[in-house]
Amino acid sequence: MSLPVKRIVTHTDFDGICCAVMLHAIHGELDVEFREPYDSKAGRFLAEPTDAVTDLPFPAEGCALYYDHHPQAVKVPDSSKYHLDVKQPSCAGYIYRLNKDDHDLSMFKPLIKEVDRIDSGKFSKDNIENPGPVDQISIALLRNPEDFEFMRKIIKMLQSLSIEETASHPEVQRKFREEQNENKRFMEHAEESSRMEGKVLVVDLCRKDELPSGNPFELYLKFPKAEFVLKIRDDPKAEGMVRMGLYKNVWTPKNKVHLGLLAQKHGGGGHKGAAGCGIKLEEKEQVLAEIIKAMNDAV
Ligand SMILES: [Mn+2]
Repeated sequence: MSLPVKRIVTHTDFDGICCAVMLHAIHGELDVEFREPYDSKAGRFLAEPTDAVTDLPFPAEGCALYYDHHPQAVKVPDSSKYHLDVKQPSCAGYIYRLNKDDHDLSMFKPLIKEVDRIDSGKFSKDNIENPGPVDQISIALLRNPEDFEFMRKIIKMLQSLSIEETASHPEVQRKFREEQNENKRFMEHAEESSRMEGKVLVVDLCRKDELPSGNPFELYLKFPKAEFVLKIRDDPKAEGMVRMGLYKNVWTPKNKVHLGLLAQKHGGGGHKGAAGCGIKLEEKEQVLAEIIKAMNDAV
């Protein structure tokens, strides 16, 4: 039985890209469109009945096929076409595990191992200081979240080339180096733009558009006492809105707070260790205080 899937709608991050690689291997060549989870709340998320939607909130209109692993505010309807498992380390890994007995996906085993690690935030200090091939691809994808042509190129390459061959492509290497340089520039400004509030490192980049947003893992290295990082910046897509990024330091002792659920209280969502929400500028201080308190109360 072939499902009437005509298009893939996926997340712009590395997991979303790998979801598209999996769906191509299962359903053949398809068009790919990209969205951010945030688009759902801002009403910029629309799906066709023939879309396969992956690693994103469930579209209000429904879709042909759905896979996700985020804790959801919206309940996903009961259907054999809709798959949600919040215990999965990555959405691409989830698609792989559900389909590997019916399709030959064996060549993707090394890729899936890496996307499971990256999407569940399992980074060693060495992964950050000396990024390997998959980390390089994942960092290159952060360079420009609107460069959909580059994302489609990566999806194509990962279907037939090895991880190493894909990572060594000149465009991947250029974007990787540029992003690393921007991270370095961000880190040079991290101290003046940030403050510690208890266990939380608050990095406020509002009205500092010229600064890159930076990698939270580099912040954990530089501020080892910070159990959480809270990054705030203006929403480049919506006037009068700010975006908050909530992160848990993976190298400090574990606590039970679920950042995805904490962000959900403020209209956002995400994973246990990394999440985000978009809020109105006039609500910024109040939401900030609530999130910082929840983080400092965490045990
Ligand atoms: Mn994911």
